[in-house]
Amino acid sequence: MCYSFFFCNLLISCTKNVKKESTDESIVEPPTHAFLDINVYLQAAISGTNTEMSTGLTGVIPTNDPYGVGVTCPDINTIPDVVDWIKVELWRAEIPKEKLYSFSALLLKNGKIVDIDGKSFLKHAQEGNYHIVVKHRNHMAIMSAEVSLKIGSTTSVDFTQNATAAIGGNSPLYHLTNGFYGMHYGEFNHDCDISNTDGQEAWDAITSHGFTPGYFNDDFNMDKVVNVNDTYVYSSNDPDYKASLYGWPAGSCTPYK
Ligand SMILES: [Ca+2]
Ligand SMILES: [Ca+2]
Repeated sequence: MCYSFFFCNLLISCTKNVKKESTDESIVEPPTHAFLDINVYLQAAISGTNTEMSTGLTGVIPTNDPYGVGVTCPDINTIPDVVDWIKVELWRAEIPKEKLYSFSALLLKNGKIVDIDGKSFLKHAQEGNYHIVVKHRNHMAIMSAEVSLKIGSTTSVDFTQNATAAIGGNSPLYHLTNGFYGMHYGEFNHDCDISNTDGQEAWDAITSHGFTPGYFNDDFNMDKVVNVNDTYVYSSNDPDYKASLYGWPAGSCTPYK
């Protein structure tokens, strides 16, 4: 059984003040939420021409979300096809652009971002226009163009199909060998940049982790261990890939802010 606190900052507005007294199932209550159908690939979890991501972290994924949103999912290592925790944010579409809501969710191997039951779309009680931001603990963050959320409707955002699905001027999505697009891996130290510094951090982590399997941010290729393979990942990305090129407010690209 999972417990969601996605809307902790909306607790008052999400709390029903009306109790349904009748058991007549023909009575249909009006919809209360907008739904989000988001698709994204992580570069680290895609191998070659595969179109499904690796689930190599199964067994070591923490039951508490790593982004500090406050979501717990005790079954995360037994829900089928889970790749990892992933963070979704809704940003204000108007100026000043800023983060309004945060969700921690599950990423499935087919690219679907789902609620912590492993199958449902994310839902949100406040309709409006937003940028959809996706963050992962060792990948560069991405932001969609402005989309509209309407109560009772599902909004689809697919970051896998083309390079322009994420806004920004310098390839915010990586063109994968399988022909689709994914988030750039290698952002270990959360400074909104993928550089030699991230590789050095992984080198240092080899010593501290001692090849013990686990759940580590510096396990870039997401195979449970930190070894020499994790120190080279930055080299397959643009070493000058900086979040500032994409108009992110300083520091806001990181998974933990
Ligand atoms: Ca970095
Ligand atoms: Ca690794």
